[in-house]
Amino acid sequence: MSELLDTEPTLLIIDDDPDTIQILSSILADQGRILFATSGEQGLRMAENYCPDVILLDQNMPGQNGYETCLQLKQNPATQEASIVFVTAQSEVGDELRAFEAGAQDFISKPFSPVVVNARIRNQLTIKRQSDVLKQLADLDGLTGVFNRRYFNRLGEVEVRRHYRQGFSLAIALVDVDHFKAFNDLHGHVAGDDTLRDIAQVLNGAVRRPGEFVARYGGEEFAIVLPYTTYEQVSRVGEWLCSNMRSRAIQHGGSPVSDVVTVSVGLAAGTPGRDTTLTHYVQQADTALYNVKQGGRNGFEC
Ligand code: GH3
Ligand code: MG
Ligand code: MG
Ligand code: MG
Repeated sequence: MSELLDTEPTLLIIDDDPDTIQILSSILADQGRILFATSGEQGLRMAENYCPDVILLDQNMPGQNGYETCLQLKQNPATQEASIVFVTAQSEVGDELRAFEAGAQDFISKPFSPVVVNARIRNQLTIKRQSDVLKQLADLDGLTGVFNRRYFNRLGEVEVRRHYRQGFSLAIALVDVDHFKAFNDLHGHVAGDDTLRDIAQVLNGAVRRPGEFVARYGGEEFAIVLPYTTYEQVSRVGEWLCSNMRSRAIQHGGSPVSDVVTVSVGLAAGTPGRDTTLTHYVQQADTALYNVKQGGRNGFEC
């Protein structure tokens, strides 16, 4: 979260007139990193590559005009989050309406007042930042700070599709804390909550490869997505997770089988087929988890 708040905003100016680019750049110099493009086509490519927070868009340009550019920016998942502000010599109500219908957030007519442009862009950046923070919060679990189940479902499904297209094996781990009801009964729910935070940190620290992530699946259960992981490799992950938990040595007290808090891990791995969904992996991992519990807990199976 703090990373998001610390990053400098990026502004992209799309205008065929170099003088306008020059003027807008100097008006907005104090608000962030400024990029520019001199055509709609170039602007679209730059927006895809640099993910600007705000785009200042001219309407009249040779080639693709501002409305068409705006529509395309809003249709593309890679660029649709940017705030779009038209800055144009067009000043009829109909022009303004058309810009809003194309998805623009604001509309400034030329000639403009530099201080007003500065203030209106600052407003857009504030709104964009607040919306980025809310979007990020919406993906996190409130108690543990790892991703939540909604995020797991969304990103997990994206990974299944990606691994299908690329023909690679994907793995999913379901991690369930052993005898956690007994832990709560003995130490209380506040200590239980602290321990869930600890466990989330241990798991987060154990998965470090790009694309891997931990999510809280439910109460005392976590799910881990492990890209590019085969059936042969996945048992090492299971062993690694269990041993990380044991070496963290959180005292249990209430467990009939272990002094320290342990976890059971169910794993699923394989290359997805055309009709494979995330649910297939979760069901397979859940069956494996059930077997680990039946077999005495504190272990893994795939
Ligand atoms: P098993 O080894 O079979 O998984 O036993 P268990 O006791 O962990 O499983 P069970 O499903 O019977 O109980 C899960 C417990 O997890 C019950 C509930 O009190 C606790 N739990 C779930 N969510 C939270 C939470 O957010 N905070 C705390 N403190 N406890 C939670
Ligand atoms: Mg122009
Ligand atoms: Mg459970
Ligand atoms: Mg449990």
